[in-house]
Amino acid sequence: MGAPSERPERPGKIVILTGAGVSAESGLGTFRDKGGVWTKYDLNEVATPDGFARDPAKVHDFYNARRANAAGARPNAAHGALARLQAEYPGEVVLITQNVDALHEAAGARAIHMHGRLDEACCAACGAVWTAPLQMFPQDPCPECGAQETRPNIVWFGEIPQELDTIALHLEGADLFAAIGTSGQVYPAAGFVEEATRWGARTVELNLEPSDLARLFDEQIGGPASESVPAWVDRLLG
Ligand code: BJW
Repeated sequence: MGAPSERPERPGKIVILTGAGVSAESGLGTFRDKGGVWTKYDLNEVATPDGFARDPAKVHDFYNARRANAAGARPNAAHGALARLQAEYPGEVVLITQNVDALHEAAGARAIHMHGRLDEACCAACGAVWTAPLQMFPQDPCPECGAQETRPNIVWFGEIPQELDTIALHLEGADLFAAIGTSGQVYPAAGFVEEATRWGARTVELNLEPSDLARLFDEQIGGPASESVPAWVDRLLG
């Protein structure tokens, strides 16, 4: 289908995709930067369904440590600015995050967590979702059905991200699409810029440095998110 050709001067609907770079200055590590999570852990062991089936205790240990770290983290100026944009912008602002921390919510925003949430557990047998305890263990029973098949509510490689139908509708209606602090190396999120472009949205990337997908965006804004995002939000609200 062709994309609509006319879009308003001031974007009516803004769709924002965030990644680990937004939470970096809150002390939560990114994945692929120097010293990132995937330089210390084998993702096949800790972030795939096969890895969990082979050694659930190891995967729980990994997420228990990540959960403890996230519980002590505070939102930074980028989270705050995005929450302000969502509250004050006269149009619609949809926040989609790949992050499993709850820092957007801690700053007062609402976000779609397409890769799940660290502070939630789920049951592989019945699909129930509940607030995760700080420490999870392989023998934990599901509070709904009792099965000992509980896991973090995290989307691992090879699993289908959450709320993709809702996200597709938002991308279709976007006038402005922004990707903030994401390397653009993980699909389907990495494909959102092309999807939004196809539907006629203007696109902007805010990142420490241009990502591998930089050429797909209409505009580039560099620098740490705690500085670039508040300035960008001021521009949109101003
Ligand atoms: C700053 C900053 C600062 C730093 N300020 N910026 C080939 C083989 C096998 C699979 C595939 C394949 N090709 C494609 C796939 C699919 C696969 C995939 O993409 N793999 C690639 C690695 C190749 N994707 C999947 O499997 C997904 N599912 C799927 O495709 O299902 C099939 C399907 C889809 C749709 C319809 C029907 C079917 C699932 C992906 C799940 C990803 N899960 C993870 C881990 C779980 C969460 C967790 O444990 O925390 O999610 S992986 C990890 O990467 C995490 C993140 O959400 C995700 C994205 O990372 P992000 O956020 O971009 O972080 P970084 O570190 O990469 O980048 C940080 C950026 O910030 C950098 O650019 C820095 O410069 C910047 N930065 N400091 C501003 N201060």
